[in-house]
Amino acid sequence: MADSIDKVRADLEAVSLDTDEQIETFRIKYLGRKKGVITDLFAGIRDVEGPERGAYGQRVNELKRRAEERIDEAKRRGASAATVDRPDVTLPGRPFPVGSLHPITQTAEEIRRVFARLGYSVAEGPEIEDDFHNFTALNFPADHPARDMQDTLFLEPPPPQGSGVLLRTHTSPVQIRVMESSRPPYRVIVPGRVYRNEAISYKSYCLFHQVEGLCIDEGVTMADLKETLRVFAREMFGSDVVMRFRPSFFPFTEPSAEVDILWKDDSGNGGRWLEILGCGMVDPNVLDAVDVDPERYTGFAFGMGIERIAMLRHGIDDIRLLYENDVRFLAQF
Ligand code: 2U9
Repeated sequence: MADSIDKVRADLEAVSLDTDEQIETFRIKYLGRKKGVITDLFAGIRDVEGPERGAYGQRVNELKRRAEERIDEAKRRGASAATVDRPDVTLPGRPFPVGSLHPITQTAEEIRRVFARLGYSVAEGPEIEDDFHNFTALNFPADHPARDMQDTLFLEPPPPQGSGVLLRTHTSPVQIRVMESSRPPYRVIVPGRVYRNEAISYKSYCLFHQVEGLCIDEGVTMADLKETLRVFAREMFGSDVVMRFRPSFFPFTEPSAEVDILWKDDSGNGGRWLEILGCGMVDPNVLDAVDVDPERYTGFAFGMGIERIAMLRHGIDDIRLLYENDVRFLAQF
């Protein structure tokens, strides 16, 4: 008997208890209610005779305590290892940077939202254009300076030397394409990139973005133009905006105007007039070019540089910042 207790003791000390499974197997093997090794040793008490019985019982009890101790130890070890591995869900999360829309995109979106509420849909078109859609249909005379290599980026030399395929200088050719391919009335805005052969500086870049608009229907007047742009300026710059229409000239509109808003700064001098867009009543020659009857239909058009509006609103003093993609600049918007 004593021998078998020693043997069991040696065996149970040798078992490794590294996993939950090993611990459970160990428990069943030694302490299981049916056929547990130690349980059986307890059952054997009744076969031990006389004075040896007490000593036997004590030794089996000790064996049981040792088996239980090993289980407890192994469980504690497992629990502390698990604590090390398990993430501490009470720690604050690690922030990761979230991007934002480019200020040009944000401004274009806002302009688009204002005109969407006034019933305008959005049209888009090619950035590579031909002379007809970029110039001729828009009533540019043959000798207009914009048709010059100095001002326009040509992919093919201008006529008569070449076909005059060019990078569009404004988004107006898209309105020409809209009028060529559908019947009036039209109420569209056209956002997009445009290109100009300009010296790069703080105020001009070789490419920029415009939003242009076109509204053509029966009986559209200059009063509609003024009210539309008044609503636009109030939405963009606040309901207390002070604006003025100043006569101007464009080949494609007659009469034409530029819109300024009064920009108040902290200097207390009453503010400065800053130009935000150009506009006018669409020239009948333009309607003729796309077979829309100017006797029946009239309308207005307007155009604005998105960079200019974004720079005004955010106090950006150099257009090139909008094209350098410096995250320190962009993260501010
Ligand atoms: C069609 C007929 C007329 C679009 C117009 C302007 C006035 C204008 C400038 C603003 C600053 C260009 O980005 S800018 O340099 N644009 O002043 N644009 S009216 O007139 C059109 C367009 C299409 C068929």
